Amino acid sequence: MSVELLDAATIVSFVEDEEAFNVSILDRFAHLDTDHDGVLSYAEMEEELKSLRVFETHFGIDEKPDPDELVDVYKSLFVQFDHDSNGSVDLEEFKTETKQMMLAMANGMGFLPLQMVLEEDSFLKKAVEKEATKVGA
Ligand SMILES: [Ca+2]
Ligand SMILES: [Ca+2]
Repeated sequence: MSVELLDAATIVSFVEDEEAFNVSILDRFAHLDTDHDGVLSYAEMEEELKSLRVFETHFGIDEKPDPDELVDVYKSLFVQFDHDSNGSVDLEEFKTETKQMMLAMANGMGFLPLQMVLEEDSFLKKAVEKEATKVGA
């Protein structure tokens, strides 16, 4: 994990670069699909849901969320991913929903960069890394 400065433009440019975004999605999907059946179960998605960090806008920074409450949040997020409600998330659902969530997050951020603790391999971390290589080029 590392602390990074993240702004809305970084997220949007990451999501809108279709080719790079697809590669990241495929990578992440394969990593999460631990039983290799081509879909993600709730148990497999849990790691991803935790790294999405959408909760931090709902829970105050120094307020520790109740674990039971978090489970409810994860479950409702999973349902949001599972568009056809068949109990698992396929690659297309994963991609569509990840994109929407990242864009929604970018919308909610406004113009001020936020400092966030990002997990290695999370999409947000990849977005930051991509932005960094662009600045360096
Ligand atoms: Ca699976
Ligand atoms: Ca599904």
